[in-house]
Amino acid sequence: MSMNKIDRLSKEVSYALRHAPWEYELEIDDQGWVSVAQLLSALNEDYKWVNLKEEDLQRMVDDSEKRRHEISDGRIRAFYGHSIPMKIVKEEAIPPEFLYHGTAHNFLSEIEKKGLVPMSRQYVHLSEDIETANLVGKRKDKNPIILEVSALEARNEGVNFYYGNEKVWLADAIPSKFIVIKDK
Ligand code: HQG
Repeated sequence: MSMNKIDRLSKEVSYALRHAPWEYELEIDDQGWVSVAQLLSALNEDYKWVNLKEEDLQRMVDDSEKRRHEISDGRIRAFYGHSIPMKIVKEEAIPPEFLYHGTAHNFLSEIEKKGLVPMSRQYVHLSEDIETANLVGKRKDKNPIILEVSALEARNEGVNFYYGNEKVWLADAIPSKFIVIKDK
């Protein structure tokens, strides 16, 4: 598979696992797992993916530029990003002192008022480092704002944080008192 095809597959699998498992007739558990066989049989119905095999999904997981999915014991799940009504249970973890969030200038005044909220997803998404936050923010603004979140302090005051992957943390809503503008 070319990188371009891996990218398209990753986007479609993300869509299925994060946002619309019912469109693919997938049974999803509360940790986000679905059966690889079920996912393959749904994708194989589409002419674009008619010859897709488990090893192609494994290549997508291994070769994607972001770690979005994992495969284990014949099941696959997305690490983050979910918007389905059933809440995905994430493992609570103690965050580093600071985490970062890259966003668009036009969201800033709302974020200053209301803090960071999950919007259409189940959790707020935060980045382990500024470079990652910058890439996240670039999806919305060519010159994104970088917010610094006092994650450990927020956690000690009752905001829950969850492990996503090596670069992505998840959290419940974060009040603005824990957020400063790092880079504008
Ligand atoms: C903003 C991608 C107004 C928030 C990325 C963000 C990430 C507010 C947007 C992952 C707000 C939601 C998630 C408030 C937050 N008022 N706007 N109070 N609070 N916002 O896409 O974090 O490539 O749902 O700043 O790389 O941008 O798909 O979240 O701009 O890791 O694997 O509301 O998705 O990963 O946008 O991105 P999103 P996100 P993938």
